[in-house]
Amino acid sequence: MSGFVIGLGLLLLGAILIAIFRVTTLIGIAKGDGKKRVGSANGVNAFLFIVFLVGSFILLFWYSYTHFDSYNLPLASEHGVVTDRIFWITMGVTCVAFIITHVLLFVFPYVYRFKEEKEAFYFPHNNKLELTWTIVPAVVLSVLIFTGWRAWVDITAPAPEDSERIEIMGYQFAWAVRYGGGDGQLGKSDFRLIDVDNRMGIDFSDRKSYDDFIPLEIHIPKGKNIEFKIRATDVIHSVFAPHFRLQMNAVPGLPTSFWFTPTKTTAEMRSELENENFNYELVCNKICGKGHFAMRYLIIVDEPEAYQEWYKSQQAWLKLNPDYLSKVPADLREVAAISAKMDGSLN
Ligand SMILES: [Cu+2]
Repeated sequence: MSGFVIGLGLLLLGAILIAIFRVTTLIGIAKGDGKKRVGSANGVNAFLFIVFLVGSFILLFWYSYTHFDSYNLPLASEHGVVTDRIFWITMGVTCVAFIITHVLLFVFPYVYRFKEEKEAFYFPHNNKLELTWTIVPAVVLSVLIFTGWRAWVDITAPAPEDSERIEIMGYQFAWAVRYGGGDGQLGKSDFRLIDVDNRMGIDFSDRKSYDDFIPLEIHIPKGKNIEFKIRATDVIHSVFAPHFRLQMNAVPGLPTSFWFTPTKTTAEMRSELENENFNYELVCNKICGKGHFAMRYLIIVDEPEAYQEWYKSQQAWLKLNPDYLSKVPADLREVAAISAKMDGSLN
């Protein structure tokens, strides 16, 4: 509704401006302006430059201010402190450059618009000016890029040995998430083994895969290093968890990863935001097809003890899908049943 009213307002404003323009043109003709070298349209255009400048600045700053909370989400990871700082420094610097260049861009056509009595000043070249506007941006950009590159190298360094390794796989249109189970190690997988049930293509010839489990929401422990091992089966998806300042593409045929350390549990964030319904989420950040919007998964950050409890309560995927025991090599079926805690379900 408010969008409609704003649209209608803009339409009316446009109509009024056109009317003013036509009236001034007619007055000009009546006064005999037709003999002038440049008509009154020149002045109107110059004035509209200023209207556009002021109007768009007002809209820009109004929007940035009123929607601040939706693009500056509360932070819950260690490296996020660094990336947020770099983001806001870059934002500050580019904002200053943006304002200066745009004020000059729109004020110049107004101030130096054609006037009968005024003659243009010939200004072909100025070394000092050329050097200043080349060197200053070059130095500022180099500092910004170098700081960003250093942070990126830190963030994308190999995950520490003791990290919790969780596999995330994107497909049209959902996520599948796998944990290593009792041995804490993810079994092998192969895209050729993917079928309707075995979404992640778990390879049951690998002993490490028997106790792997695939939960319906992601749990991670606070204060521990978490490594997401990321892949995709069909098109490019993107693992995006904004509260952790985490984003990494999920690319078919090219495994990627991202590691981070969560700093606040879901419960802590709920009380901080005074919102009982708050949840961290993982969403797809690539427009990957018709069902893109459905690619949402909850991330629950637990205290380490609660995480261990949840972890132990999970059931192996093989236990929940006992038909797949037939895919396990015959001599390993007993090991598989024990590892997946399938007591008594052999044969
Ligand atoms: Cu997607």
